[in-house]
Amino acid sequence: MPILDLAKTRWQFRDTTAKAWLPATVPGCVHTDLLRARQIPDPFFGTNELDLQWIEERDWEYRASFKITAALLAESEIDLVAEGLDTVATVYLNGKRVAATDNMFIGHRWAVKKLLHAGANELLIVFSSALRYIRENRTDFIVPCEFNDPVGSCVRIRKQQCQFGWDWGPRFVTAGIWRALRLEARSVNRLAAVRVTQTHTGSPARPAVSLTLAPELARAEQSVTYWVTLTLNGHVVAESDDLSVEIPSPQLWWPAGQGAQPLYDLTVTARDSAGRELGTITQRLGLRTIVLDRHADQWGESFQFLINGRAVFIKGANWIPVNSFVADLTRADYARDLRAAVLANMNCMRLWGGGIYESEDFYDLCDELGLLVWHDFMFACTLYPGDAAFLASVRAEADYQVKRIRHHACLALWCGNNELFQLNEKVLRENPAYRRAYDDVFHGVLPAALAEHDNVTPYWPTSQWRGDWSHDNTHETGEKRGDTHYWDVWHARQPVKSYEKWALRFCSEFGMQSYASPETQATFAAPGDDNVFGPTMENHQKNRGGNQVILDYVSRRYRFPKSQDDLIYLSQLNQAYCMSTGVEHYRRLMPRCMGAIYWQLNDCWPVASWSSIEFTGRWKALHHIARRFNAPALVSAHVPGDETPIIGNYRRSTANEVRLYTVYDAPVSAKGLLRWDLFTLDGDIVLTGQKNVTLRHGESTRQKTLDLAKLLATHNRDRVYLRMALDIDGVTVSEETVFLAAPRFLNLPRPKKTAATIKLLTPTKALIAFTSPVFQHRFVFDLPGVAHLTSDNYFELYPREKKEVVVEFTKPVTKAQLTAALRFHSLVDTYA
Ligand code: BMA
Repeated sequence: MPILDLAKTRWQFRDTTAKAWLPATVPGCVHTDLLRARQIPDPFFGTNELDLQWIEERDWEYRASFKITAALLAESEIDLVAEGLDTVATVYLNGKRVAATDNMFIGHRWAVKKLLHAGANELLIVFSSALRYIRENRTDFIVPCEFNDPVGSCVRIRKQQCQFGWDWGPRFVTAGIWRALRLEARSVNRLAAVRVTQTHTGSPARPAVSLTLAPELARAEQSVTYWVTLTLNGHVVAESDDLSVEIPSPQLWWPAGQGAQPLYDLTVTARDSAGRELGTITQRLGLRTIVLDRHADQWGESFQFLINGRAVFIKGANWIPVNSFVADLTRADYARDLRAAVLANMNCMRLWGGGIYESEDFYDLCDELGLLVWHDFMFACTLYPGDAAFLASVRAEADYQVKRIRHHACLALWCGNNELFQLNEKVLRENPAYRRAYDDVFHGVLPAALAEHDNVTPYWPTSQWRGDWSHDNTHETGEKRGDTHYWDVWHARQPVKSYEKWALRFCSEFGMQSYASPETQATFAAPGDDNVFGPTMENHQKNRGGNQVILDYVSRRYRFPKSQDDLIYLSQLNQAYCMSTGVEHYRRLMPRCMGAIYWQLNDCWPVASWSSIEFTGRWKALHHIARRFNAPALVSAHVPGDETPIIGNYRRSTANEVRLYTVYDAPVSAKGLLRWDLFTLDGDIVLTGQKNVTLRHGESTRQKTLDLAKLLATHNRDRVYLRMALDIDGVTVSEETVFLAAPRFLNLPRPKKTAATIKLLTPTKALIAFTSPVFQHRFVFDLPGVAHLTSDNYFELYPREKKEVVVEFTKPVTKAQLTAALRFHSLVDTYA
């Protein structure tokens, strides 16, 4: 089938009020084209965002002239295939109107042979202003409550909602050809899709899997034959002209941490009765079953994922678009953050509903890396219209996206929307019109599309939800069933310890903000213009009062820092402390709680936010520490009680006991050694102990309770810290420090000198060892200007104990270079 990739032709664009045409890139969008043409400054720099809002009000046109060969023109059918037009577009071919669109999430195929001619042809696509569309369409639909769109009513248009602004993202309402565009010519029928149904019998130990294939042709045709080939790592494991395939010794696909991710290549070729090829489709498959297991149990109703029959505790983060401008993202852009997620021992990404249905690269990488995908449909927070045209557009969107994504091994759940019930419960319960529109989409159109195109992947109508309308979204019901978004910490300013108040079944959102590192700030704030409370930083903080809330939480735990860079470090330590308090609590609750997905993994521009990976790719303290609190074998401490000042601000603490847990979710059982030591800050051991433990998959076990009341009375809680560790086969696999008071009350020892030795292992790998004469908390090292990935950071340095990290570099380095660049400090260095 001859194909002409129109992205490769020379494109131009212009504002319809302008004369001059400028060079354009397809796929792309007007903002990145204007930037490349030096018509606008960097949208992410300073407060430029505020000066670029005029773009959303303009109409933009894109044109390309292209030649088609006689061979292509000789074919009986020629389709113009557009996989994504953002958003309100009218398509003209050689001056003739082909079609109009108003949903950026639908791919289109238009028969255009009669409009084409030999030689030069011209394609023109005019994008009308989305804002004008919103003002002129569905004007009868009034949003009961707006949550993120400062102008309003962006829900009237099917478009990446966070383009209109979000509490972590800028407002850049863009337009453009954001996905592939091509001509396809043929003179025979077309193999349009192949639906694959897996049948699993046998057990995970001795699996038996067969595939049933349902090819879909562009039009019905008799006596079409098929040839099916299934390969694994290039080796043919099955071949057949039958549409059901038995797979000999099937290799099951597992999420990260539970096993391997073998991916089979399934190739199906269709031929008509004359033997002419109608098309070949290749899909990568992971053989697995994924069930959302909701059965009645002692706590209420479970909410857990069974992968190949095994209950897996979900450890992950919420995924937002990788960039405000998503059209020209590369596989490398996706791999950077997804690989980082797996390095932090995550096994799941929640693809959040205010962004986009992602690119093939995203799903492919999640398949390869073993990252399950909780996939929201693209609806978030604000209620949506329900008129017939809207429902039809949503149906076409769901049909297109479900058929595109359904075969991916990583796909674990379809979720109707993000927080529509949570944020609009009262309106939905009291206003029948809004309720009907809601039900029509999330209990009507979407489940119907799934029933037709993917009746295997479970569906959950909204997040957070308790399973049906008879349950409200209180924390009490969250302790019994469904998934919960827990925002008492941050949005309700509750103390971090409040995570431990609720034994939730599954927490799919919770978060704490931090500032981005000085290195990332330097990408958008000129020197002297980076004060965290100054105009530029306020523009790069989209949660109202967010920069002050960060300071509030930092001040609850740490001493006042001596510089802004130290404040940034403390904000990241605080964020990590909050997320480890939450995630460890949820993991200790296993199997009552079977998932913890924190808000958010990544950023779409440089900003202060809840992310653990900065827009520049730098890992915040949280991401390094997530690697530890998501570890398959975890030692975790629960310290009941808290410190609450009484009248006169006199301190009173009820935290006198430490409960040591081991939490284990690796598939193979193990023997371990649990160790604990209570040190004074001068380094004296006042209590020590150890215990042999057995670690089994899916078990959280309270192994030891340390009653420290007497020791704290003797040694003073501000002058001690507990070190706990878990060893397996003599290797420490989990270790952490437990304080019995907030670090701001501890007079941490100041190291006279921290020894650091550097050994080059290869030109791109080094072993760096740190040794400190005294205890250092959250020791961080950096090699500014030398791109690197380290095996650990923001760790504890215990007195006179060497800590080694392996550091890998993207380019060859020298020892001298590393010695010159190496910087490090710990908590005590942040205040005078
Ligand atoms: C939840 C998410 C996002 C939001 C986040 C932080 O509401 O669903 O919409 O960005 O909290 O406020």
